[in-house]
Order: sequence, then structure tokens, then C-alpha cells
Amino acid sequence: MENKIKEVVEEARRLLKDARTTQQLEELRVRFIGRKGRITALFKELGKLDKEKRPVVGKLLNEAKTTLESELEKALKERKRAESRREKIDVTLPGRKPFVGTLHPITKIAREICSIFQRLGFDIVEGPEVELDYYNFEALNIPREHPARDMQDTFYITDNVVLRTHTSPIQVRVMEQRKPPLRIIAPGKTYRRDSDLTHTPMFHQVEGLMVGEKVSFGDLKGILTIFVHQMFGEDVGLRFRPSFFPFTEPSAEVDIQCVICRGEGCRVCSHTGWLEILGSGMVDPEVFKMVGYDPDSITGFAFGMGIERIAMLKLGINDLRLFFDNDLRFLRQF
Ligand code: 2NM
Repeated sequence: MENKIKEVVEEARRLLKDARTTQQLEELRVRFIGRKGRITALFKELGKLDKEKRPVVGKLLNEAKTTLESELEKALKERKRAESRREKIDVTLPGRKPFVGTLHPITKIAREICSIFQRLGFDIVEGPEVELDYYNFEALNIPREHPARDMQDTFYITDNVVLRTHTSPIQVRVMEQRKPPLRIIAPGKTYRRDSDLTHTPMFHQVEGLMVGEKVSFGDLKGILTIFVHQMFGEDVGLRFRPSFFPFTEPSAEVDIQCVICRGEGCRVCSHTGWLEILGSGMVDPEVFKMVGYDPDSITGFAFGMGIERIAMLKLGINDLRLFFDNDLRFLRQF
């Protein structure tokens, strides 16, 4: 009798393993623990046993029944879960759209600026962000005691290695390597020890340089006027205002009519009607001497602008920090 019970349980388990559908499982339940099932039949044989054997075998039978019941129940639950999972896939639903990334607004504006100058014959050039003091300052006629070299403004790596504070050192490197005539545009990251509402320690610049035998201040005005009109619109006025840079003489800053109030005067332009957008000038003969150009036969103009500022004016953004937060709700708008 004990062996019979064992055999029945083992057979039930074998069949249970092979059962593929809920229907097959139901059939197994009927066949083994149903009213006319194998276990029930064994219960009926209890009466034929010796009196003292009945409780022992009865206990074994009860245990076998409970075991099979719970194993069947478990298998059924699993089947049902798997079947309902399969039913929930609606193949007619449209697929989920993957989010496609976009270029950062700073990258877009930098490329827009570069492509305007590319159409005017300028080549795009790049250079190292970790730069020698010589290229960042010395060759640009910024002397040892100049305030721009101060530890307050510059990230020093060693005594003569810095994080570039502007992209002009790129242009010095190119002038060392190529002969005039030359038209280049140098975009990239720049670094200064400055951090407040309107300054970040890393920011972006685009600088331009044109050198040749008869490059004039008139060329500077012409090229920058075309740039302003293509960047901000043909109807936007501009003015050249005298300024000073160690690497240009004479120097001029370029203002455009306020893009917010069109020159009427508002908070953005401090009620002047004008916005400063770039610095420029005729390359100082001292710079030409440093790169081995003859300052008596070669002239040139250069200019530089901050990309964050241009992007804020062009895209109507009033907070510099938005460019650096990487908040997708902001970035997805461009
Ligand atoms: C500016 C303003 C004026 C400039 C000068 C040079 C170089 F290398 F040719 F000397 N590169 N960039 C320059 C001139 C930059 O930024 C406000």
C-alpha cells in the first residue's frame, strides 16, 4: 500500500511536469484527486487493511493528497499568469517612439556663427584647451604684470600652463604654421575663474582672424556688418565704438540695436537701445612680430565673441544657467 501511494504521487508529478495548458492540469486534478480519482480509490481500500495499519496509511494518503493539491494549484496559477500575460500584448498598438536627442543650443549657435564666416571664406580651426602661457598671453602682447594674467582670472595648471582664457591662442598657433593671406575662425571652450549670475567658469567663444597684404579696418567693418545682418536680421543696426585690447590697435566694440525693444530702450539694454555683442580690432604689429610675420607688409583684423551671450540674445533666454543645467524640458525646446 505504501509503495502504491508513492507510485501514484510520482506518476502525478511526471504528468504535471509535462502539462502545457490549464485544461491538461484540470484533467490531472480529476484523474488523481477527483471523486473518482486514483487517490480517492486508494482511500476506499483502507477498509481492507489491518486495524492497526489503517491510521498510518490513512495519514500517508492524506499527506499525498495535500501535496498533489498544492502542486497542482501552483502549476495552475503559473499557467494562468503566463496566459494572461500573452493575452495583454496588443499587436495593433503603435510602438513607443524613442526620444531622439538634439544638439545643445550653444552648439547650434556656434555652428550657425561658423557657417556664416565659412561662406565668407574663413576656415574653421581648433586648438588645445590646456594651453601654454606663451600662446595664451605672451604671444598676444599681454605682458607679465597685466591684470588679465592674475590668479583671480586664470586657472593655472603650472607656472607656464593654463586653461585657455580665450580662443586667440589657436590663431597664434595657426599664424606660426601658415603664411598670409589667412582667414580663420576659431570656436571652442574657454575658462576663467568667474562664477555668478552672468559668468560661468567654462564658457564658449568664437574668434576670427583675417590677415593679408592690404586688409583694412574697412574690411573689418564690412565683414562684421554682414555677420550681424545674417545673424540677427538685415534690418538690425550696428555701431562700432572705440575700445582697447592688448592684441589689437585700434580696437572697437560692436553694438547692435536691442533685439528686444528694437532700439527704443528697455531693461535688457539698460535703456540705451544698444547691446554689446563682440570685440574687434586691427591686429597689433607686436603680435605679428611674435609669429614671424613682417608687420610692415602684413595687416589684419581680428574679433571675438561669447557664444552664450549671442545665444541668449538670439533665442530670447534670460538666464545663463539654463545652458548648464541640462534640464531636458529646456533643451527639448531647441
Ligand atoms: C577679441 C577682440 C579683438 C583677437 C585677436 C587675435 C589674434 F590672435 F589675432 F591676435 N585673436 N582674437 C581678438 C581681437 C579677440 O575678443 C574680444
